[in-house]
Amino acid sequence: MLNFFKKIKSALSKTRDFLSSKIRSLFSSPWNEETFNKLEQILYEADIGTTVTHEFIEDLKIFLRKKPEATGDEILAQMRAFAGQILATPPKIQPKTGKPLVFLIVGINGSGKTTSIAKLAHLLKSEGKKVLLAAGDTFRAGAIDQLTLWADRLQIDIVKAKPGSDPSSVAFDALTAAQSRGADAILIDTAGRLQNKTDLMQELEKICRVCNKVIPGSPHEIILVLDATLGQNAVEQARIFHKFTPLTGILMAKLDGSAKGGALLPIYRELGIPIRWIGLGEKIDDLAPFSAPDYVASLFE
Ligand SMILES: Nc1nc2c(ncn2[C@@H]2O[C@H](COP(=O)(O)OP(=O)(O)O)[C@@H](O)[C@H]2O)c(=O)[nH]1
Ligand SMILES: [Mg+2]
Repeated sequence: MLNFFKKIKSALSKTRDFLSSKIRSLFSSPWNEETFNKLEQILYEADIGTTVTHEFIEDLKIFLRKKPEATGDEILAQMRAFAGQILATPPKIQPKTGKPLVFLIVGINGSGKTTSIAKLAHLLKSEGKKVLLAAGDTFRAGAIDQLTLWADRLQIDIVKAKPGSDPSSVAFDALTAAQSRGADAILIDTAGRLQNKTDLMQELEKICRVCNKVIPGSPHEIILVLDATLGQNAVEQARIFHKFTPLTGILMAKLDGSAKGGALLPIYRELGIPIRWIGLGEKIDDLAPFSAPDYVASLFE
């Protein structure tokens, strides 16, 4: 776990540098309306969103009314505590269980789905689980090859079909295979053409229907992979996907190298979808289960 914390902290260094150094620069002047306005601007620029930014400001005003002599460190500690409070609210969604546990991985092109599937498969395999991959992004031949390469490297079974075939038939074959082979988990990759939202959402709905037919109650998990470098746009994407395919969790990829890592707060605050994993790089073990305490400790310092 110590290992994860170091990684998370280092991945969030850009967000932290941006947030904390700017916030610290406010400490030299007294806390008045102008200072609060500056803080509001900093939080907003860090993609924390209007609602959560206002909540931070309100919380800090109350705190400073009670403790006007608070030091900079105490103010940052209060912000850390407030962020922790947001993430400690119980999620609006509880994940389902099943064997095989069916994960449908969704998200727009380039968000990090295929890479994250490989990382997740690796994680599950290291927990002793038998994993099966399904190359459901049949839209691009490259996507099938990419997942096949990972499957070979990880020595994990993959079910695939020709480029252009129906992704729900790939899902059908994969779920059937997972059942007969006694797999513990199956991870279904999908295409992510957002330019044609209706088609994509209909395709995802069809995959879900087929899954539910083969294994009633599945997919148990619909995980949205978001690109952390998109900040507020990631919040918008989460909203759209959740409306069409009710999500059970979020995997925030590319948290490393993003200065917009604060966007996790408005996503959770507004949608209540559990943040489950975070992507911390391009390597196979650059994935960590999300830990709210580690996250907030890495955000404000
Ligand atoms: N730095 C970094 N890059 C990532 C991460 N996850 C994915 N990527 C990169 O993002 C790019 C797109 O990933 P890919 O899995 O193909 O996205 P997909 O189109 O959603 O399947 C690739 O170059 C990945 O190596 C991450 O957590 N950190
Ligand atoms: Mg892909």
